[in-house]
Amino acid sequence: MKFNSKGISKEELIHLYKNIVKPRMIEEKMLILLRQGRISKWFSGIGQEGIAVGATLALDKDEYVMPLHRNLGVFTSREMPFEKMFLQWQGKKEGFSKGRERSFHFGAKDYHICGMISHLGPQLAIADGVALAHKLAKEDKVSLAFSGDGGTSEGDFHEALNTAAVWGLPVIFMIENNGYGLSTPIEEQFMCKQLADKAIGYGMKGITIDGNNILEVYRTIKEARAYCIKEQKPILIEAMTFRMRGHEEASGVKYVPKELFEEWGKKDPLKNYETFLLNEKVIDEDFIAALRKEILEEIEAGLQVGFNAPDVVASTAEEIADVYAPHQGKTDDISGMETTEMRFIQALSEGLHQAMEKHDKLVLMGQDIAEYGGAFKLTDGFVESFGKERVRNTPLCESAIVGTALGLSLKGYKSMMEMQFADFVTVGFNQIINNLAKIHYRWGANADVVVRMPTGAGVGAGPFHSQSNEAWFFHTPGLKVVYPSSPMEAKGLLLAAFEDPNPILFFEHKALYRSISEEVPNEYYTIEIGKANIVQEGDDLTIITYGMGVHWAKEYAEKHPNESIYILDLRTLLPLDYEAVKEAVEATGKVLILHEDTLTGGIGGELSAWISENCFELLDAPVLRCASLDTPVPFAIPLEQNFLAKNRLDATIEKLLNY
Ligand SMILES: Cc1ncc(C[n+]2csc(CCOP(=O)(O)OP(=O)(O)O)c2C)c(N)n1
Repeated sequence: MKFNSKGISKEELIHLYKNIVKPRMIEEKMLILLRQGRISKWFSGIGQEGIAVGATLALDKDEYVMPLHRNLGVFTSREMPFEKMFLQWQGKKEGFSKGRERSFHFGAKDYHICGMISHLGPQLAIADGVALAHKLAKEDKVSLAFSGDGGTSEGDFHEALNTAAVWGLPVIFMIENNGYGLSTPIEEQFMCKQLADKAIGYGMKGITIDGNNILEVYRTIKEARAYCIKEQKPILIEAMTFRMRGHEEASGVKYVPKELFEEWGKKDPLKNYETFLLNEKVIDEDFIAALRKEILEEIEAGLQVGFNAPDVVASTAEEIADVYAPHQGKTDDISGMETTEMRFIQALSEGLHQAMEKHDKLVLMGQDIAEYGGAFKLTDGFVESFGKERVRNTPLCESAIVGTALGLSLKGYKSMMEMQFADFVTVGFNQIINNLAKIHYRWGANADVVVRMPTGAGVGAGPFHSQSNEAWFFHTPGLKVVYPSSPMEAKGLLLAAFEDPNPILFFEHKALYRSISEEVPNEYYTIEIGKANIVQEGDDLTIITYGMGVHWAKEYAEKHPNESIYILDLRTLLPLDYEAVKEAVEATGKVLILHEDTLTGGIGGELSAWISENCFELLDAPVLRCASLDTPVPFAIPLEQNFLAKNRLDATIEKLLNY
């Protein structure tokens, strides 16, 4: 292996050496502990350390890295205290994730490391978001995300690279091509000659380097960093390397030909670099011995702290409390405010406009939302007011855009992503469910993101432009799900969503956009998320509903003046306002839960269970649900009308009243 140290100072050479020894020595210790059964799962990066260490040290310390499961060298090179890492791996409270995360699935904002989720590819788009924040702030900084060779087959890889290229984001995408994705060799993973060739298709620069040569990695990343900053472009780097151990320690290496171990063993990144430094007389054997002794002591001391720390004690209250980033919303008194009659869509648009004025670090992203004004024209004129930097047309890359939103949040930005239709959230689902929702609970970062979801049927748009999919998110701890039913509430809740540092799915019924209007305050105001609204009081029967259901319930009540109907509009589905639900049950003793979403697994089922568990004595009849048919949403109007819950509302109410 040839090392070229030209332009690299002696101090840097030694610094690199010290840093490549650390992860190797930690791993050697970990393998012993593993055999002793004192730690559980471990992913080895032995043989690949040159990449993580060389790349991390080539960056500024305040530049974000998105490491994966073989990148111990990223964590050690950022000088995370050993003891805290051991506390982390042993699942102790004092680690980085209060015992909630395993192996390398943690991050820390103080160290500018974004923790991975198991799904690998989603790391890449978060780097896009961080880079976008740098670009917007005109900072000379980059972000760097890792991928394995296997991970390059994921759609997330494509989306992240495409978005970074189109938006000119200074991101370094670093592939560690170690020959295998678990047991799958690269021949069964992709058909291009080199993975760096993929860069051509994205219109970005791609290079292949020797990943086992730490100086080559270090130099390349330094140059790549300068290139990304100067050109405001991403770059793809493929570092060739080899995984010297199994995928994880329990999985073995039977499928790997023995010759490969011999061949790559000779290319060991640590041994080769050490020999080079010895030959160059940069270090000597005494130096190595002293360094090893020092690191070993640090490891032993850290381990002792880890083993001596008590096992984490579960506190349900703390577990629940950490699901969300702390925030106290409020409902403003709007009584004295001047108002204008507005349609639902206009109220939302005004709210969004005022949020953009208030939060100068709020960025809007979505397909066709810039000059075109969005599929529903909600952001019409926004580019003129706020410019294209903050009102961003996106490529058709839903997953990458949600990931980008999370990256922006890591850098203190707020963002709104408009799903063109709520139905399309399926292709951004993983980022929402696994990254946005869980990040605060897992390691204390937050996703200050609002995903706007034009939803609902009744407009003859067929199975893929009409779905109600709020229940998918209602089931996911860490998300907030907001679903206003009136223009005034839509504006106040949207503004509240931008105040809240948590990820919010904001549902807007398309059929309400232009069909209803009311007086809406002109000023900025918020309505507290998590609070239901009593639409009208009544004595005979309670309808608990939200969104379009509120209008169906009101229409029914107007048509039946002799029946005294109590209507509760939930407004927020997650977290639910159980106090208001209980009051609504108490008011009449007969409860109907109404929603446009399909019946099975809908929010009605959960509410019904909660009511029977907590309000049984208050009931005079079984809780009934009225929901749409358990079918996809059909296109033809007669079929769609038959599908919708409204079609069965009168009959269900009659049944309950007559019980
Ligand atoms: C979406 C997803 N599919 C499958 C897996 C299971 N899995 C974990 S790591 C891995 C192999 C990854 O290979 P590669 O990207 O080459 O990285 P390496 O492990 O070689 O460093 C697989 C299949 C996963 N974690 N996520």
